[in-house]
Amino acid sequence: MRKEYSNFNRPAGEPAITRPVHPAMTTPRFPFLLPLLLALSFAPAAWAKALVVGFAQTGAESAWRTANTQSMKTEAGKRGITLRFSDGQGRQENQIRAVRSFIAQKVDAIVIAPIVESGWEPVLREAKRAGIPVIVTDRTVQVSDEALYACFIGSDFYEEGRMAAEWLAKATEGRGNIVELQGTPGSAPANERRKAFADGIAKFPGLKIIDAQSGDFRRSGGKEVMEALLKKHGRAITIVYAHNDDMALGAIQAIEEAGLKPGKDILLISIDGIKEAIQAVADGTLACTVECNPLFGPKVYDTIARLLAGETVPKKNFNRDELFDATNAREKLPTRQY
Ligand code: GYE
Repeated sequence: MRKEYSNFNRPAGEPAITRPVHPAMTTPRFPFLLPLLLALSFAPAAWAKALVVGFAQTGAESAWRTANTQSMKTEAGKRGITLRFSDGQGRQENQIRAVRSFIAQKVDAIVIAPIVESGWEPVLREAKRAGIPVIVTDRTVQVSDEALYACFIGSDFYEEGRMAAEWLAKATEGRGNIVELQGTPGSAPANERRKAFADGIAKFPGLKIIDAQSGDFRRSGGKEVMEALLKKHGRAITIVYAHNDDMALGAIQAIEEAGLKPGKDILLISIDGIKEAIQAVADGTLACTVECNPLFGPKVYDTIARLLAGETVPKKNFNRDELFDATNAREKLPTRQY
């Protein structure tokens, strides 16, 4: 039987009521409210503020770079990340300005593909002071304190140069006059690919670098430099080592225009592994290209997520790269994305 009093006005002698008196008190007024609140607390993506990442890219000097930019943009889109993209147009001061503006905008993380290795300390200190993690991608930086940035993600440029030298020594039996088309002066890939190649051919006295010039990682640069080198050295050149595919493709054009046959009169090797270069390997104009994978958008955003969750990540994270020559170029072509 229902009791008509509560514990506050219970007549003396009546036992305390342990259950609510009125049925209305046991029936939720808004039955949908609890599940809704629960659902909201487990639906982070829809309600949380979108992650904002600032990316200071070097520029658009090569096909490799275009693929790299595309990977960063597409992956940000897939993950609902707001990407503030800055094209440095080949100038470090533009990149530094972009990083400063990302700091002022209080972005959640900053990604830098540094054009050159030196000169980054002041702006990295500013980011650190603002508590914004910096991920260095693609090219390394030289700093006195490695704690100035969170981590590095990219390829091992020394290893690429070493692989190129090893392949060349084998293919030429250690003989030939080389001209080297170098990348942007002061950049990590130009520095490392030059050093590793020089170290790699040092034990082959028949392989000589007779000249070297920068083509700035550009196709037009490779073509112009090769034209000048052909004028200067003529048929003495038997090998071209280019720090990237775009310069090698430019050099191939210059060699053809000079009435020579790339792949026969002059052997060319380069680095990057873009689709066009693998096609040139299949066609026989380029002898070999060492891969440098530019598609690291997913790895970069995974790393940012881990950093922001307070996890520790490896300080240096290198991609694994392959080598393409006449033995495997053709089979690679149909699936090559860039
Ligand atoms: O090899 C070249 C690009 O930093 C690895 O930059 C990158 C290099 C790449 O312009 O094509």
